[in-house]
Amino acid sequence: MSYEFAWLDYRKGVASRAADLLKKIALTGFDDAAATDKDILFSAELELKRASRDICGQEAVFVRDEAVSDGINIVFDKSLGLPEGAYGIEIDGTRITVKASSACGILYGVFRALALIRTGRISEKQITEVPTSPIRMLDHWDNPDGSIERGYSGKSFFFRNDHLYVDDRTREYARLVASVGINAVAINNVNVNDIATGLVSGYDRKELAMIAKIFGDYGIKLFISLNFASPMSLGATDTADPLDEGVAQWWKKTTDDLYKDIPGLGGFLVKADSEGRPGPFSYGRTHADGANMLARALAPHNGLLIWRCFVYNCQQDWRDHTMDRARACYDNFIGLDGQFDDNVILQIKNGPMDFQVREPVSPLFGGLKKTNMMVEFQIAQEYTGQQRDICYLIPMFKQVLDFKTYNGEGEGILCDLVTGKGLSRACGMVAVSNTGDDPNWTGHDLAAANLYGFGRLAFDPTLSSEEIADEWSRLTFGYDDTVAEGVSKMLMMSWPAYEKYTSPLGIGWMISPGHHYGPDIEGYEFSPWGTYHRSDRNGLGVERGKTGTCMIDQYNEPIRSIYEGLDTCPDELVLFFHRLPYDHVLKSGKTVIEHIYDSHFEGVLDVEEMIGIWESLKDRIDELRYKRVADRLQGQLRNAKEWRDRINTYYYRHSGVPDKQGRMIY
Ligand code: GCW
Repeated sequence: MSYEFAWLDYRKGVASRAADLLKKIALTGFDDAAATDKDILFSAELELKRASRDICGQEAVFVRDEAVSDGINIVFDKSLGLPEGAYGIEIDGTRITVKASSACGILYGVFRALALIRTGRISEKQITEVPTSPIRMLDHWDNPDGSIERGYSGKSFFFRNDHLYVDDRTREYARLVASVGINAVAINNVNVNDIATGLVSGYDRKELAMIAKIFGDYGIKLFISLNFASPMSLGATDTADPLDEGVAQWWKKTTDDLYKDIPGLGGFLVKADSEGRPGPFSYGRTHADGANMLARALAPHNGLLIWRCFVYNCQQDWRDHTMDRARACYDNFIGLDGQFDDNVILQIKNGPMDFQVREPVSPLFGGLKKTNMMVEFQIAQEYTGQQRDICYLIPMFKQVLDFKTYNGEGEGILCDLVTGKGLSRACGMVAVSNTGDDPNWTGHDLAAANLYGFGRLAFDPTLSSEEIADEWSRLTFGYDDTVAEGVSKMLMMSWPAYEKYTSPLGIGWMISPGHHYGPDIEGYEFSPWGTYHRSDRNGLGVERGKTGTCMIDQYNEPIRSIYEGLDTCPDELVLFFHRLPYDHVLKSGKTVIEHIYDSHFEGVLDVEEMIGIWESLKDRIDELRYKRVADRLQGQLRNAKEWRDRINTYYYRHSGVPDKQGRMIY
């Protein structure tokens, strides 16, 4: 399938005054660089060629190892001592200088300088950027048959017909994500099927190595998701017990072989003992036993073992009110703190449940003191509109990163913990990817703002959501203040809007079972998945405080007391933590039932407002993309109305409380 260039289409978004800078470019220190650096530096050079051609209509004049006074100077100099991936940019009117001590720093600096030129932001004098997060990763849930689990942008561009597939789009993908600083990518689904199991033992090895090389040219480490039971599935052993010598030997040999062909491999990603996947529990072993066994196979190669903490009982009895899925992640891992090897990182979902539109932060971040942690976000909008509805998730991610966990002495800001400033060590941020082979990469054109924004945020979490939205819009739709203002406004409205017209006050889980789009209020109510709201004629919510499952006790003080107290618990999470009657008065002054009605009516009005903004931009946006987004907005409006009417009707029928404002409830 053909593809577009998303925010890297240099024919769009150029502030003309700045474009002149792209006529003369000096590259310093490139020719003497080591072989591995050279490949990345070459990608930076290619980028400058492409940009100058597309922006100025002709390729820049390149000079080597001499400075130019009018144009761009790129200086690769290890003696500058800038950290890995960091760069400095100096601008003085007729000249831009990009400096870095690492090849990746040069690549990121070049992408940044080009973005500044295109958005006309060349009045700033000096910028130094140091990536905050050591690992900035995307996890793809791509399957060998080309399908993508929770994929909403077409098929996989890594796999086709049970084989890995490499073409020019592979490079284009690497370029796209490297432009926002992504440096690690797992290409296959954490639910590893039989064919993908073979990825570690030889299947499509040539293609795997080709992908690793292309990624490497853009400073990206390739990761493979693996099946914990691989030695058994591949017939080499009759057990997958991590303490069995034969199993450990098999992994060691398999890993050594893999690194022979792919010396730059980043490591493995594992989902174990989760939703039916095999894991150490079957052998009476712990997650630390399982993770360390694999980590020891990787250690001689400096590989990392990323172990997911999404572990819970998915065979729950809905009648049992004592069991609480929200407790599971913490309960399963807190006792293992300090038992993991240095090259193991625990990958923890941002919330205790599963990527809902609103969840509290996972209490595990505040609990682990001696373990490497990485936060896992989902930019694939599984529960947040599936890239049919707009839902700009960056403001949510920022709230999570800013959260004070009170882990240790100080405030234990989550962002510090996962980026290594606080108590943990090697670490970072990861997002489940939202890409596929649709021409625009992300299905909904505006969903690309989440891909762009996640990378930018992982690099620099101090950026505001508004800044990221504005920058993305200008790079994507062109240098147009009106478009940037309109698009940014739509993006900034979208997460609150989605929250308003779906399930209220943090309770979540009223989506259609299986595919997870659209409302189905009791769809999961009597299922084994542990996701209940327990609505009845008196009220709704799950009591997780002292009189309930005590999940709140997993948080440190003062968070624990804040969530426990009805007068202190934030409204947006109150039904996550407490069971409340319909007439309970929220901090907002509204009762629960009034909040339900009002927010659902407001959510639909918000979508109508977004449509109005988009329509006002009609003449400023190319026809193809204008129409694609306009069509999806109509679908979003239908979806929002369906949610509004089903939820309001359901709660009207259950509570018997009429709407004070007499609005239409069925
Ligand atoms: O949210 C759930 C999804 C599953 C997914 C799982 C996970 C890859 O519905 O499709 O499986 O999370 O994160 O492992």
